[in-house]
Amino acid sequence: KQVLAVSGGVGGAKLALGLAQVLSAEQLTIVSNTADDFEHLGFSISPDLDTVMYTLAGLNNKELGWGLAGETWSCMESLAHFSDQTWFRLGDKDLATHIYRSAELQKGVSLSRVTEQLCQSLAISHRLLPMTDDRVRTMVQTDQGALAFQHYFVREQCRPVVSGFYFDGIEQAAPQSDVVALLESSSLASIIICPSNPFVSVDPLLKLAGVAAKMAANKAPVIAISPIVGGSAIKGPAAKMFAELGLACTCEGVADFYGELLDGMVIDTVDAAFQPAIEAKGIPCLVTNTVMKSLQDRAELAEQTLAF
Ligand code: FO1
Ligand code: CA
Repeated sequence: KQVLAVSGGVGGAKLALGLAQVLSAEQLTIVSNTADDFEHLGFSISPDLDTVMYTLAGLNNKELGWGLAGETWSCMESLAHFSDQTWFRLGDKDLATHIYRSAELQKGVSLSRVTEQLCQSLAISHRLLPMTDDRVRTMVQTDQGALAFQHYFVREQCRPVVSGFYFDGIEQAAPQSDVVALLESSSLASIIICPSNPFVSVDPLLKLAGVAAKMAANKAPVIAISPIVGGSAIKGPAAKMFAELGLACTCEGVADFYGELLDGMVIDTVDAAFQPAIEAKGIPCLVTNTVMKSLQDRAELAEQTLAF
């Protein structure tokens, strides 16, 4: 039996690491959002894939929440002398990943294959897949017009007021073939939606042709861990997005967003009061500590979610 974990960046990667601690390489596949990907300084950048990859390898930068630990910034410092494009910072070590990925993609190698090669070189045994090998780009609709996700998130520091999202290229994109095979397989034990941003980290995968329908059709339960704890997001702009979209910024709001897709939800003990309301929607709830501080927290949440 196999588990499919759906992950965005930091929050998702923490649980993905927990799952990787308790499940073997044969038992776990992680599928990562690629709709925050973009092209910048001539490089093909895949922030969520890299965050999961560096986290699984134990090389992630814990202070920044992205990139590599022990990073240096010589290249960006030199580049800043003649470019105004250094608002998105690629560290010296991280640049190596980007030089390699961009060159391989340029040769026609798929993002799946490049990711596999990078994971192999970092001694990651679990399978990490991009949600698609095709180009999908999250566009954030704001009071300042439609912005590419990284322009909204990094350059504008999430300041513009959000009114919606669209995923450029989503209709033409095919979900990654191994992900499709798993979703169609009878050996799937569960689908775990990691505590990532529902709007921009999970929804792109769900909106790829056939994915939501295949998740619903598979007998494996779909379980989401709420990224909203006590009315705020552990990391990132999810809470601000919920508020600006006029949605309840609570774990119940997360349950409503995923709706019928869910067979179960994991919420934090501080949100225990929401359990009856979510269960009244037909979604059984596990109430536990979901805030992952230590490595042990990650493994414990993974184990409890699997048992649930
Ligand atoms: N986030 C920032 O806030 N500032 C950056 O300069 C930045 C650079 C960066 C480089 C590579 C990478 O993989 C991620 C990077 N991120 C940066 C993080 C990232 O873009 C976002 O956290 C995610 O897209 C949200 O999931
Ligand atoms: Ca199902």
